[in-house]
Amino acid sequence: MPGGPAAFRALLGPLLWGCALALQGGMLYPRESPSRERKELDGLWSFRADFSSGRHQGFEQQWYRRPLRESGPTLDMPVPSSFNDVSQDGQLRSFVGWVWYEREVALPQRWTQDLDRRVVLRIGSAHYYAIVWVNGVHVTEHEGGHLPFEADISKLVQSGPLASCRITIAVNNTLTPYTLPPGAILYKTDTSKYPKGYFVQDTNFDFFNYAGLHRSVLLYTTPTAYIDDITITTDVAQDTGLVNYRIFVQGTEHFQLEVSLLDEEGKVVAQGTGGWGQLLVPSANLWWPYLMHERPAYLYSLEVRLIAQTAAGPVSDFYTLPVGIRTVAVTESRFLINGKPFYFHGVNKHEDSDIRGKGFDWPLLVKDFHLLRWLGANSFRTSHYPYAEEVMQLCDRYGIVVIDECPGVGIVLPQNFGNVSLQHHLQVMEELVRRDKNHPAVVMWSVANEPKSSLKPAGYYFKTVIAHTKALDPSRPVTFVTNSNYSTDLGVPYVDVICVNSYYSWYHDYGHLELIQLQLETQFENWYRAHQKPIIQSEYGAETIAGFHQDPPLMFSEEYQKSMLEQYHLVLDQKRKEYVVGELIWNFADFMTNQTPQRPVGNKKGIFTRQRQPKSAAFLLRDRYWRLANETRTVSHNTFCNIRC
Ligand code: BDP
Repeated sequence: MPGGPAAFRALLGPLLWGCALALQGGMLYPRESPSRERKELDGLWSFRADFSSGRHQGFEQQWYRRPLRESGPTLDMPVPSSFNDVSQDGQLRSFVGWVWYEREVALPQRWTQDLDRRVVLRIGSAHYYAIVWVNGVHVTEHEGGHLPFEADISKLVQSGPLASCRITIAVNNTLTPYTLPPGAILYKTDTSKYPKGYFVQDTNFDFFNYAGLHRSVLLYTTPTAYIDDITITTDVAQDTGLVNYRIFVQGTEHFQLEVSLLDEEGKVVAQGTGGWGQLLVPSANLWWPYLMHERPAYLYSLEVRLIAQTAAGPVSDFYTLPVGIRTVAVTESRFLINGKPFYFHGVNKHEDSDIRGKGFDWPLLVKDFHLLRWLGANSFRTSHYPYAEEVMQLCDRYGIVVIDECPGVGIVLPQNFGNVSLQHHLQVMEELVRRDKNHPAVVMWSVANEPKSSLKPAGYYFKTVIAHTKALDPSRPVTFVTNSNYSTDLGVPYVDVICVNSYYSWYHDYGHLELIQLQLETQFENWYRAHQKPIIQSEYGAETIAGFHQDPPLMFSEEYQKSMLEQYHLVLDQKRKEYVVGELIWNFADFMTNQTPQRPVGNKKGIFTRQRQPKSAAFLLRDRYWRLANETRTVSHNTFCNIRC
């Protein structure tokens, strides 16, 4: 195919090689303050997929130079949303290549005329590779679909009598052996079966490769001298909370910093000055997980004030960060939060819903948190990529503990373990830690899901990624998720907690529920004997079509899903007395996958349907999780019963 996927590679290749480690600058969530404004660009954007055979017409004709409507027909495309499922066009659903988004924005005059102000364009998530222009001028590029990136566009919007700006974003969803997650373009060259130039995107993961602008695009302002990054770590000595802070400032070398920590009533409980220090909070209210304490998820506010001298005179910047005071530690057999054993009873999720695909959606998010609390879930894993920042913020506020996973899923081919992949993986971990380091809800990093780490380079690869992550954040344990079949997993020796997925009586010994106890017990004993580390059953589940009933249970029926769970729970109840520290069901809700004979319109292992209605197993799990909460909470109180009843 002339200039086809080869052209994507030509375009992606040099950029991938260009990745430099050690990120420049912070990635604080844009919040309004007396010195900062923000303007969301959610809504309808102009959109065109480049269906040209090489997918390169947009670059050849420089679609970014003029309004998109002038270079051809456009669609209205909602942002945030995946583009795949919003139209009636099957070809757009499965499109691979460049799509183009554009939006004209009217800017307040004070943004364009006040030269002491920075105007920043921030893209929450563009899957997978993005190139951004403002008024036809290239401003930034980013690789990776699940983490934010920014461009300072002050000079562009402050350079003339402009009242508006035109933002153009080209997004390419192609996955190669060097992207994260990896994939490959397969060329079908047998012309007796496929038309000339035919190719498909191949992936080794079990969810649909939704694409587009998945999270908000927004503009925000800061003064030209500004608070660029804040890093918080916390500790507890007796009942005193210790809040260590480090603040980075940009745009000036002459400044003072004042920090105040406020409690939930708005009372100042500690103050400090300077770029780093430690605040002492006597009788601190600790951040506890949901259901572990009568007053979970306590959040203080760290108010940071910068007073800077610039050429134009004194400037102030203000930023307020929520802070939870808590500790995390791992022993040979326990996971400790605030020094108490914590048992993960939770779920694995996906960012996935009807029509929106992976597009961020507030009603869906709030519904999911209601369901988590209804279920008595105290935790989830962001399988298999970082979720929206607003999700993490709600976890902080509700006390839902998070295992924060990077998009290292489907790393199964020898090419996926090369140096290009490794460098990119390190960069993604840097971007993830930079974004999520201050969330008390995040208690562990997960660097991958089920990599084929019996392959020879995997040992070095994962040793490097895990060591790098620990160096970035020594305050949290690091894991990756293995599979019960991977007994020679070369990465496991480097993790702090073993996370293991197993699908007994599902992917083998079909229908033989009576084997689960024996096989699960063997799994736990083998892993523990080999490594003496706490273990989380990080996935288990069964495909279940809502409304299918069979008794005695048969595969795909609601009864089978329930019976499988019951068999797992018998063993988990034994092993959690020893070294098993958690169980996360696969999956919270049904989700979309590629089309295969094994997937009846997606993966149906949810305990809720894709529309968030419960299957029978949801009730079974709810009984269990509330019982576990009552057994494992640290403070005896009847609040839990009251919440539940
Ligand atoms: C696990 C994978 C997960 C899949 C699940 C399944 O980690 O992504 O969706 O299998 O097959 O091994 O349902």
